[in-house]
Amino acid sequence: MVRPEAGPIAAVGGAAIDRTPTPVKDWAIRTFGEDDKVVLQLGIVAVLGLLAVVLGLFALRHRRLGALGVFAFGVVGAVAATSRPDSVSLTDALPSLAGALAGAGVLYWLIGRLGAGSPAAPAAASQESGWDRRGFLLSAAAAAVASTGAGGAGRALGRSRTREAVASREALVLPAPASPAAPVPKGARLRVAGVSPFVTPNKDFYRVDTALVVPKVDATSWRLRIHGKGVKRPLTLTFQELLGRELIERDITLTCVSNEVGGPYVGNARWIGVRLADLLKEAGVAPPSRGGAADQLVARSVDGMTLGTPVEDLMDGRDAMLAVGMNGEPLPLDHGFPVRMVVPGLYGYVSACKWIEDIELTTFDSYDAYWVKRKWARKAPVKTQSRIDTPKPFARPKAGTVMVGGVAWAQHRGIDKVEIRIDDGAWQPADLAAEHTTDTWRQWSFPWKATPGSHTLTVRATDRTGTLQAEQRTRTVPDGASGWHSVVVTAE
Ligand SMILES: Nc1nc2c(c(=O)[nH]1)N[C@H]1C(S)=C(S)[C@@H](COP(=O)(O)O)O[C@H]1N2
Ligand SMILES: [Mo]
Repeated sequence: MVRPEAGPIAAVGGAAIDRTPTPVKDWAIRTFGEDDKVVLQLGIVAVLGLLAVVLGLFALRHRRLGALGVFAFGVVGAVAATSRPDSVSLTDALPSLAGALAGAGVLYWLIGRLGAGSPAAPAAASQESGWDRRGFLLSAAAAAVASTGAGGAGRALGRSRTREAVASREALVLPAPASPAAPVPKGARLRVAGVSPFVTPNKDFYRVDTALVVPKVDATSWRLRIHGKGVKRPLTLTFQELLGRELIERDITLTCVSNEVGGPYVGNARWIGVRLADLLKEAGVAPPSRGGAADQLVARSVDGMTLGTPVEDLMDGRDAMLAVGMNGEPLPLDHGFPVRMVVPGLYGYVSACKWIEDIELTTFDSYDAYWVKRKWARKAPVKTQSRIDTPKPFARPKAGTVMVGGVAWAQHRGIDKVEIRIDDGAWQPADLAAEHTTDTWRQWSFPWKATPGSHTLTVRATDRTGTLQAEQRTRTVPDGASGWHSVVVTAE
């Protein structure tokens, strides 16, 4: 079966993502945000178009070499497709190779009919072979139509897969959780305009992944395998079997390690799923502290992404889960439908595997997951952080009382204090919203008596272990940015 992900542009793009040095990848995420992949694809198409023109001109003089050049592009696409982490078979080379062969053949034939190769008398030659500008254009158009058709066939395949995934999602009625989430205390939501809502709506929830084409998984044929070191009873579960387990519902704030200080890659959602520790116990897995052989759980997605999580963390009582629901609906496709992991307190890249299909118990010594191979830390608990949501940088509020507000998070430890500093003044305590659970962020606000002029507002939080948010600014690599968030505003 030929997969849409194996198409030349997705393949070259994906391979490019795999090989991009981490700082560049970071920069792309920062600069283009969630449009980073669109930018990459447009870039590939633009480069291909340019090369096609150059090759076409070249082929007018060197027919065979030109055709060979077109074919070479296909080979690049094919190599890219089969080198992706998700490539399981050589059929992934087919879309690129077929396209390249067709392209090379058409170019060779067209140039032949144009009577090139004997550049001495092009006009005469074209007359004799009955070939004219119109014929050439018609043939070129036909070739374009044919290649578009081939591309269309590939996309149709992708569409039918999308339909099955969407249909299985729409048919899904989430069972009621045996253990519902605690009600959110009234005081957890401050009424301050501009502060992030306590629950992030799905449509606004940040998305970070390497998938150029969002995997389309049909829940009715989905399977999850749990196996590996120290697994006494390997498990294979269908989606229905997973739904049949005891479900828990929890509010958990998720954060990306690529989030800069003050950045947007953090969100809070209500997840429904199966407690991972329950499944691990069912499979006979023990944590290292109780003699278990595996200290790392490697989750693998249908697109070949791997994420490694400490087994100890997954079994220490926290609400680590295989989630099937997000904010009252089945997981959206781009947030991992049908099943993903969510682990309170750990950055997404070491815990939150979307489109999960395989869980392997192993050790940190014997296996490095995708991002660890690319210089990120093996273990990455979320750093204590706080963010000013309002006022925005360079805002020009009226002098007088200005409400400053934002969120602070230290998942699984809890936030105890948020402080604000105006310019070089003393730190003053902010008003903290009520705590829901230690796994969720807390809103905060501060009524600032703004005097006219330019001011720097800085925020910092202290978590429940008594640790103050680190002042030292660090990069996101290898284990998350640290530093205090500041905004400069001018009161008028
Ligand atoms: N299959 C897969 N799962 C993945 C990723 C990915 O690239 N592929 N990215 C991870 C990262 S880095 C983060 S921060 C979270 C983001 O989850 P979200 O997109 O639902 O916010 O998913 C994690 N799970
Ligand atoms: Mo992430």
